[in-house]
Amino acid sequence: MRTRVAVIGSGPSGLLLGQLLTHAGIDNVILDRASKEYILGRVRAGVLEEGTVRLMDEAHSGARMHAEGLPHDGFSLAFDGRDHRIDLVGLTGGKRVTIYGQTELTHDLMDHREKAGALSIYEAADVTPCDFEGHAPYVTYEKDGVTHRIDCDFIAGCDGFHGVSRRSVPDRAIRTFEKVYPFGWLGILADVPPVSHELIYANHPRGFALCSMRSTSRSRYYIQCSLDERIDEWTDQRFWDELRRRLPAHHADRMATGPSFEKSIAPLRSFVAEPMRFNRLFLVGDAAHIVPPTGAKGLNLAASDVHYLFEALLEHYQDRSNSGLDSYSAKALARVWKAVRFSWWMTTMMHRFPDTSDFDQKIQEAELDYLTHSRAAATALAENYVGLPF
Ligand code: RFL
Ligand code: PHB
Repeated sequence: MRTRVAVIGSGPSGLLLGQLLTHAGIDNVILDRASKEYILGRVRAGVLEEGTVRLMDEAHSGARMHAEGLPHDGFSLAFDGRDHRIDLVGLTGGKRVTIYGQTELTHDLMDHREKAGALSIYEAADVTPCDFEGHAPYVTYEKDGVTHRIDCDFIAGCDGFHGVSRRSVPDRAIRTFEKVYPFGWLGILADVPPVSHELIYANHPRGFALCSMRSTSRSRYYIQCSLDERIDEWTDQRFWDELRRRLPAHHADRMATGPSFEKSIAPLRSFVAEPMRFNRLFLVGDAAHIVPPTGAKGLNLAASDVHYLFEALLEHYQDRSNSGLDSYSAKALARVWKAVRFSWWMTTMMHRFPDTSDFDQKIQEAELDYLTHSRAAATALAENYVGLPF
């Protein structure tokens, strides 16, 4: 088989890139080792920046997101028993975010891809990017006991942090930067109305908590937990009790609770691989970088990578220019590092670290106090939260 762009990974990065390419008439094939059902069963991001919303529209896949997504004009920082609202719209001159689950976004992109008749191969085993350092790259994979080969012009490595693309690059050609945080997030989904119509990020002596949502009747809540925590020791009741303790009383008292239908622990890490291009192989999204979820940036960074790569491929095929391809890595990384910084900063400000000294604690309190009393500081937070332009 031959295609122009072989896309490894059918997460948001691969699907969004595939959809943009298909609409531009650039032939592509998506390969994923998982099944469609497995991918749709993963619960992840919930906050979309305006740039991500715009890209979904460009990919002709935004209709349901506009109908069902919830525009949010601000969020709360809770600490010391109080709430402080960050007025995103007021501080950024009119920018907001949209609450729409990654699961829904993935669903929409898969549906539109199917309708457009573009090829996705799920449950492809041993996917291997080959000869990308030369002029004639190809990808091999196994399906139903048979080895297949797809020849292509370019390979897009959209296969997430644990994917094969980044691992296929020789060690000498890649540099990685990593910070692992000494805690995780225990998250649940429950069909109860959210405690507040906006998100609440809470800093509490017992640890961080986040009140988010998927809709007006479905809540997504997280609490900071230690890394050796066992999920089966967290009954719903224990989770609700712990979450309530970490919120200001006026929220805790009115929080609706009920059975959860998803519960999982995610570790927190910052990770960047440089560069993001290896001749005809391009890394996109989580394959190249990971951020802790505190700033809600992971999915949105994947979208900005896709934007840069799509524009570069368009320029290559329509204008016969490689300048976009040549600048992809530098352009993407400039935005990536700013989001890595923001996610690290917000994580550091909102969590309790096991080794926090009295000095560190006072600095954290001063940071929160500054944010809530300085319009300049709140503006810097808001500008990053709604997403730097791309
Ligand atoms: P994905 O979504 O991981 O998709 C990669 C796809 O590649 C496939 N794959 C392979 N296919 C073929 N061969 C291989 N060897 C393969 N290895 C892997 C996988 O099956 C998968 O389908 O990466 P992508 O597309 O770059 O998208 C990135 C986002 O998923 C990610 O940044 C966000 O979900 C991160 N994230 C969050 N981001 C936010 O913006 N806001 C959030 O609130 C937020 N919460 C989260 C998160 C990530 C989480 N986890 C577990 C990683 C919460 C969690 C729990
Ligand atoms: C979520 O709804 O899953 C969510 C929202 C905001 C974050 C992280 C996760 O910062």
